[in-house]
Amino acid sequence: MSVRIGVIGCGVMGADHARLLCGKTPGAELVAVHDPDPARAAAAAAFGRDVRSHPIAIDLIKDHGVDAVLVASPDPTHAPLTIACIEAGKPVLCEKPLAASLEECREVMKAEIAGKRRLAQVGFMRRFDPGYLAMKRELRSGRIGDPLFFHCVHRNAVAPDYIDSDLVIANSSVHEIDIARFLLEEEFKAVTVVSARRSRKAANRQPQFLILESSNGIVVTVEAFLDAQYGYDVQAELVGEEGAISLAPSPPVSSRLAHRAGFDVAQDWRARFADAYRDQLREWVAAIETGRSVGSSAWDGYAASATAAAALQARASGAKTPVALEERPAFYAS
Ligand code: ISE
Repeated sequence: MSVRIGVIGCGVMGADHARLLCGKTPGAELVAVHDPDPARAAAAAAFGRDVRSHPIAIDLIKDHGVDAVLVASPDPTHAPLTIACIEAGKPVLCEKPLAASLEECREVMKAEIAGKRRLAQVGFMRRFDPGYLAMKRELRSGRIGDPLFFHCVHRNAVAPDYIDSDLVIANSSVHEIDIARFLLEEEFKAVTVVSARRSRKAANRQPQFLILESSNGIVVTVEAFLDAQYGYDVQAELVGEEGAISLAPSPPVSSRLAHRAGFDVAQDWRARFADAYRDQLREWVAAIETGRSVGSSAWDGYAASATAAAALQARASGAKTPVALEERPAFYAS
């Protein structure tokens, strides 16, 4: 029997998840959608067959014909909807961030611990990207020795006006924070942030440069520049005691044309991380079928947000700032 899924929020990401659930995700069936805009709900529903459209999000969660829920609605709704799913005993894949505040992250963890089941996954899709996974395997093989540096570049072609300098960190660099925690299997103890001068292409934000120090002294650098114009470009290099590994440019082919050799750069993250988004859904559904959990947990969502919060303080003060992480509950031990 397939896992019957409801999608809450049918904007750019929700609609893309709905599309992937219909045809690209074995074992999944899109059965319900919710969006306050009926046209957007109808467009997402059209990817499937006989998909119900619920005008109220909570009704989708309570729908007895829905086994699991994907939350892709606006950020402030993430925590309350995730908690409602947990209380209904339904697995939930929530787009990042897990919550709008650290307090709400804690409430999500509290709800899961009370229900004694790991039901929430945070949509940090890079954990399913073949490039980062190969990097993790290489690191584990021991061939490059112990890691010393992880250098990251996160450039978007363009970004909406509401993204200010803080959101460059909280909305974008948070991906590097999560993937660095995943690769290095360490938390961060301190962060320093330097803002570059404003690009003339973006009046309302500055590019940000983060220096994160892990509990064991590994240094992670992140350039976050959301107005790079030329495309969506994510780079990463892990430097160890005996060698280094980098993400290869993402297209599987390069070209030699008109006296130039090169490769195409994706327009946005959906194209760049297409494999990751597809595999994230496949593994989520496979894990539901077998009662496991995969991907970023609610703890990971909290740890990423707490680290990003320290980075925001570091940006405001200009000083190196400690990352204040609570003790990891035993429930999230592995
Ligand atoms: C966006 O919100 C995302 O989640 C993308 O994955 C990220 O790469 C991008 O920079 C963000 O703006």
